[in-house]
Amino acid sequence: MKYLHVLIETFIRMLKFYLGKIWSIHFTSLCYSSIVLIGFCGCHENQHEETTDFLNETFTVKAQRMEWWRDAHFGMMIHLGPYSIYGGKYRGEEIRGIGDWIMEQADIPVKEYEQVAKTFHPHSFQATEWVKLAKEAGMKYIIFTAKHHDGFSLWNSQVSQYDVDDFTEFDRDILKELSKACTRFGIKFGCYYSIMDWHHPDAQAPFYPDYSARDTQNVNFDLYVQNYMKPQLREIIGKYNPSIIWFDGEWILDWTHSYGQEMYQFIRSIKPSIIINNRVDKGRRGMQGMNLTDLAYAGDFGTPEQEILVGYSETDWESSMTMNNTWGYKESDQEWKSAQTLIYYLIDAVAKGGNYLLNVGALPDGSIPEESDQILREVGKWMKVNGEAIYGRRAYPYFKEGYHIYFTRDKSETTVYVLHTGWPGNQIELTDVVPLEGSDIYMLGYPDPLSYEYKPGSLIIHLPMSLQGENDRPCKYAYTFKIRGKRKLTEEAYPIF
Ligand code: FHN
Repeated sequence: MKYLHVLIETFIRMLKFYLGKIWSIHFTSLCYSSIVLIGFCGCHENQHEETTDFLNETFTVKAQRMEWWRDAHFGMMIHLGPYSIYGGKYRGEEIRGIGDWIMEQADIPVKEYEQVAKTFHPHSFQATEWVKLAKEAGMKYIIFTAKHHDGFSLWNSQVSQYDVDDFTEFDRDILKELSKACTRFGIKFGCYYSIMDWHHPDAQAPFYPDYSARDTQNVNFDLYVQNYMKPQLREIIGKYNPSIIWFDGEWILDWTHSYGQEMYQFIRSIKPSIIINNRVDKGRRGMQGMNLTDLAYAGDFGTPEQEILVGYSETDWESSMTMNNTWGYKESDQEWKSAQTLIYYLIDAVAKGGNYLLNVGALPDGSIPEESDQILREVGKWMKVNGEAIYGRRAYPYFKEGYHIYFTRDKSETTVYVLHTGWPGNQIELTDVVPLEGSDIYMLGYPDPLSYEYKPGSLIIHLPMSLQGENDRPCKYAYTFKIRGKRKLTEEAYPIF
């Protein structure tokens, strides 16, 4: 760093000298010195790349880096790729399982799948529509499948011809459009990247038809990692500036803890502020998503899938879920979760210190399924009234106070938010909240303070008769009570993972 100061000092002195002789300026030497300065900064940056050990980041540095993500709590995942074209059917037959796995589930040979990939043409993809829907739903970040297990890259990759630009007639850059729309509307942009690759000859393609073989290895796998994965990830970060890299497919035998640590260090050295999930490494306990504790695994947050963590955790985590049962589009899957169900999952996750990542399986033309759109807008209505209890809030150790009652708190621990799923009726009784003496208690969305009685171990909040009619309430499904005060932590706190 001190060399940098010296150089800048010299540069400024030279500049003053040259400016003093403005008409006889040797422009090239000035340019040269600026190139040297920039080069130094650049190489200084490169030196930074090699010297920082991101695997041993301090608690404070990580907290600063993760702050926006911990505050956001709610994101959208988007699955879109050639698998969407099949819609869950192969040669007229309904294929079991999720739509995004059709290449594996239907034993489709690479060459045959390529022919369908050539027809991939999401002409109705409107990045601003996707981002505006995410905003309307109350989501703060988007994770988009840049490369799923089928190995197809949804950007113009210089590393691969098997991408949307070279391999199809579709000549738009989806990642560029989406990252720009996210920037425009203040939504953080993230990329999903599958380690497992059913198309690459040095990855899992040779294992056809059991592409996702968990017990076979490719002797050339390191070539795939060093000469394909890393260059692709470098270009994704360089071209689209994602705030999150969401790895997946790490369960293959070829991928190791050592690769996980190498990849984490590699990604962070390119963009130190980036956030990376725990699927970059090998520590994940399956769908439960949190890391084993036998080693120090890389990755910034745990990734429960299709479930909310059973208990509270001090470790960052995010539960990813589908709105029906499939990640990639599947025509026959019409089992949509209701807005109420999704809101309850969100409340449960945030109360336990987690984030909630809700998936939309895009239609093959790149548009948003009507059902997803409608349900997300209904979730957004609830978020508009109750978002104060979600955004920027933190968890208490999760504990049971009635089946319907969840808690969040502000960072200064002076305000408690009590979220009650379903309408509480005429009153709600809490045993563990101590309101600040003389303070008012409110229900979010209702302007007047509520009457209440408090004695140690019993806070009874009365709900006015005017709210007893379903249509008189500020929202549906769940109701938030804002209390200036604190909670005693009871011994029933669930085990910390
Ligand atoms: O195999 C993938 C699946 O296709 C989907 O992408 C989900 C999303 O989190 N992750 C894996 C299943 O665990």
